[in-house]
Amino acid sequence: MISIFYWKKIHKYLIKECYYAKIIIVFLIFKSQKYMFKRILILLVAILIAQDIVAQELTPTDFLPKEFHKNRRDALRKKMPQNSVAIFVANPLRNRANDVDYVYHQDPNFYYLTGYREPDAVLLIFSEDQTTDESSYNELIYVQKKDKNAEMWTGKRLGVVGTKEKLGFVNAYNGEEFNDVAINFKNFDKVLLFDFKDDYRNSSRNNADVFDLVEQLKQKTGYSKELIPNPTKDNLYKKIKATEIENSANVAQNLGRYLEYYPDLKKDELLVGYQQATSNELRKEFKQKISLKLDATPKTNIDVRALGQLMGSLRETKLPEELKLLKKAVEISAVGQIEIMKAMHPNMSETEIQGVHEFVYKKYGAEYEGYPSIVGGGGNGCILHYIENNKTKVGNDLVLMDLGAEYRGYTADVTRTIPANGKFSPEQRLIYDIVYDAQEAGIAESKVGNSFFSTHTAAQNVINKGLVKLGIIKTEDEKHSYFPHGTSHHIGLDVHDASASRNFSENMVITVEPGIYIPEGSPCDEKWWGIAVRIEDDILITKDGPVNLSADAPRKSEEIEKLMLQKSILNDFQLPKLD
Ligand SMILES: [Mn+2]
Repeated sequence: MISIFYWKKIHKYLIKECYYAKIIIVFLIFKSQKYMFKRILILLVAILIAQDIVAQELTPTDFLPKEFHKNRRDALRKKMPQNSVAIFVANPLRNRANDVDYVYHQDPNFYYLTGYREPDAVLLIFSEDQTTDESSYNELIYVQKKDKNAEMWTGKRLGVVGTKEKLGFVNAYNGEEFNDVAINFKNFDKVLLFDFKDDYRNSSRNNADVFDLVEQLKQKTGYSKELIPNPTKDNLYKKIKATEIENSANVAQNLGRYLEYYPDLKKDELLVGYQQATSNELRKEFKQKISLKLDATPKTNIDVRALGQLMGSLRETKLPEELKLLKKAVEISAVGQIEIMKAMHPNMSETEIQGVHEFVYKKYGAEYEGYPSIVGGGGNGCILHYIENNKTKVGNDLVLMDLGAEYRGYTADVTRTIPANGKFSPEQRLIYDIVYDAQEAGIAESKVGNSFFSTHTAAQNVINKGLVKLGIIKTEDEKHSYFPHGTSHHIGLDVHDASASRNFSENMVITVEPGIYIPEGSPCDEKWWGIAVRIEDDILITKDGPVNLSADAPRKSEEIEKLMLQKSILNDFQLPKLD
């Protein structure tokens, strides 16, 4: 017999050196003459193999593989301008209250390129190999260090070794070493980065958190706010510079709208002066000053715009590994809609409805929701991003449910609107069917070569025609706010995913989500008030036309009613009454 103490020691050693241990034991099995000893060894190797299998099955194994991320870094490198470096900073931890933080979520660009799911890290990608006396590299990653005490409280960290082994980086270091790195950023033609948001805290207990890493980056790159043009202001300056003085009155009028929309711009005396000028002569003076200021803009190699474009051009088209995860996220979200269609009744609260969806997500092992769940009964559905979800009884209203599971980083975005009592009222059905037809028209336009303009115009036309027919608006070209949002966006690691091209191409995944919202007090017959409908599906663009990935969840009004007749196991799920 082996005592527990010794077994633990041996066990620890074997786990650590598991691979070699198994080889040695198998070798001993063949060599051993003693039958009993042979049996013990066979048992031992069987236990080790079983442990391997169990260990593999207890945490998700279908995250993107390290090869995917490496391949994406190579793809970015190919797109980068010559002699440039791209800098990515991990998302920071954010405080919720007192000593409790919000659930951590990685920055999608950082995740796309690394697979790293912890805070406090920096990634540098170089367009060409950087050669020093000791080494040559084309990428560096700095991660949070292993820390026994911290890991006891907040979970395991990959550390440098894990980052090398699990994520496949050759040059990984602790964040604390970043300060000592001798890279002269002035030597690059371009230093590409996403402008720093400065919206996080400096933890006094961590000298390599995002705050510290960003401070060091600013110092190393010579970053200062003055060097970075405000993109809106910069564009306006350029527009004014390029405008002939005869046309300046129009530009000044447009400028007025910008100043209202971005009150911060009102601090700029030249813009305000140009806008308020009462003659071409005066505007000419301001134009000259603006041109001089543009020419005098301090030169820097820091570029805060190009990286968004480069990352968008990579992320907008999904690779097969991504499509597999994205499809799963969408299918999970469709099942959530199906289950609630069976379970819904007028006494349910918005919170409970949300819970049913999210329970389904968790049941499938989805790690998050892709965005805060939206469940709005009746008029609450008119609030586009309604997330209070606190109506205690949905009654006989329509319930608008816009939710998406996030599965291994990829998020769905699926909306269904259903009558809580299982049957659309005549008014509800009339509005619903218009939105359905608008969505069909939008989906039909989800083709290679088309754009968001195509899906939106198709949906908008159907909605306008429908609203005229019901007498809610008078003419098809009447301006109204019953459909106040766009029809489509990309989905992926972000629910509103990154993109760079204007037109659709194969393997993009977009939403098509028209809606009609008629809040109380709208200028139409009262019988429509409080009706809000949105239908949203996730569409894969293929060369053979649109593929609806969320088609499992019924969309037609009759099909929804039919499914709602089914009983749900959740209706029999009773909890004790509490005071
Ligand atoms: Mn959406």
